[in-house]
Amino acid sequence: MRKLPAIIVVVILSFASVAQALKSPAITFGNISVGKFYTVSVPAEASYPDRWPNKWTAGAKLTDETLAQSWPLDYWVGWYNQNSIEIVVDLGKNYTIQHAKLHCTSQTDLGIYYPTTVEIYIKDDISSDWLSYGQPLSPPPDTSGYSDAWIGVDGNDATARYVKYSMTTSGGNYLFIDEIEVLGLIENSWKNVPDWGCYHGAFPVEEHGYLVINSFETLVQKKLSMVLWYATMGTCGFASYLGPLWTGQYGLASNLDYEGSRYLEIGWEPEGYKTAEDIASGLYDIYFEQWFIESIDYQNRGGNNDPVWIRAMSEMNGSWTFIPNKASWGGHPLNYRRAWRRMYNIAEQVGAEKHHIFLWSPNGISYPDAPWNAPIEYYPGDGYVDWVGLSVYAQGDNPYPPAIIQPFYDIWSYKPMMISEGAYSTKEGIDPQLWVNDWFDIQYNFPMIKAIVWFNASKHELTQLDPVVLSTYRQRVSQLYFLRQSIAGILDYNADYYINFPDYAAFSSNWAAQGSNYYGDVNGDNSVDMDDLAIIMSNWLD
Ligand SMILES: [Ca+2]
Ligand SMILES: [Ca+2]
Ligand SMILES: [Ca+2]
Repeated sequence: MRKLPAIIVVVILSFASVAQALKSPAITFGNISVGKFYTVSVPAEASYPDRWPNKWTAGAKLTDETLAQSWPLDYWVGWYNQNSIEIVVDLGKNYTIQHAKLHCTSQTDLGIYYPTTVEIYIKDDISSDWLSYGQPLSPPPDTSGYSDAWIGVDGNDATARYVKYSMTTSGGNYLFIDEIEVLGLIENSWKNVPDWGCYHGAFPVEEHGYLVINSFETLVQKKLSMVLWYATMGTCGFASYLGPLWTGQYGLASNLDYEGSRYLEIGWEPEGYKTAEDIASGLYDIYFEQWFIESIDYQNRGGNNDPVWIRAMSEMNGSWTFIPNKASWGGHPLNYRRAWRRMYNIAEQVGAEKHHIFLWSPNGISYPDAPWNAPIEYYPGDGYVDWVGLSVYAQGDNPYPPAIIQPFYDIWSYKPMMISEGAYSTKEGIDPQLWVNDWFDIQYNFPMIKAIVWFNASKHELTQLDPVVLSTYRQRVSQLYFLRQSIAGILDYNADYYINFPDYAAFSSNWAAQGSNYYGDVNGDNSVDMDDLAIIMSNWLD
């Protein structure tokens, strides 16, 4: 190993006091318990049951973000003649909670009463003892006609994964509950976000529809650091269907034939005619459990343990994903949110959620373009999404990338973002040079977009575009900012959101290393050298 020139060390030392923070995870406030699984100490009365139970949850009604109206009674869960009832919601991981409440009803003409007392308890681990949260709550007076009320507590900030609602009733009567809520702080995740640069991705297929990574890399004269592939939700197993992407001839992982390292973005779309409500109600529960367990058994992929960008149920705001089209998971925002949470919560219960990147990804333009179908209507919540993506094609009134991206960026740039798929196509009658340059100008206009994925199929192939456009693509993608190694782009080795001396030490330990997959090779050009040091320095001074 060569030593760094002493002058560089001196220069860095002189900048030590101005180390800057990188963009770091945003803290947002919200309903943490929405969609979460829960258990009850006493089954509901058969006449007023919960719905959609599975091995982790007694049902779904109490966290489905839907309140009952007075009638019909379908949205309520009812208990009869119980002296005490406990509901325990599992938030899946620890959060800082600030409020907890439940919604119930009284109508003594029908024998329905508010609980006599409600107490709330919390714990941060299944084996811990319950701790009282806030003061015991006083329900409002009962009413002969219909009334409803939130009974809740504003507590001090507390760390909790489990929240228990412990109620007593007067006995001989009904207790009806339709929703529980735990509100608090959500630390938005920050998984595999390059500190510098943007992953260079593609859906690289050849004319017969097979995955051929190196033909695309040869075409554009640049390695990929991300590959988009598809799997059918409900039928494609992780081990059997996706495992070979790492172990076979396809070249996702490092190997002799296809030098480099590439992340997988999986378009995971439900099989035909399966709706969001089907998924929310548990159709895929067993499939999800198996799929996620296999996803973290790294033997299934030759030892590779990279996260997978799980782009499930995408383009849900595009009419081609609505009933009665063959794809049917879109078009119903409430059920879509429920379906996404069901999937995520199962991943969480089997310990797979933390290893993957949940990529929520609408179409860039909504069809129809109506308020009810706006992307945000389908958003499952900050606790359920790691990266926000979108599809960017030459669509809409202003069919160029900046106009399509901007509305998403205005809402979600506090999270890592990406173009999950996109491409120009020749049939649009617009300026292809401008379009492709806009695509690569995201590095200047939208710095929180950390991956761009060219959809090189279905008439969007670069080989079918004007040769001048291919030339432009090659020239622009050759910029080192578009990363050719999944492991590149790392400046903040110790993940403290500052570019500082521990990072420099990690970098210098690999100084002058040659070859792929070295930490310190920020720009991914297979050597750790002055170019990388320059990137570190420029960020140090930001
Ligand atoms: Ca409800
Ligand atoms: Ca650092
Ligand atoms: Ca380098």
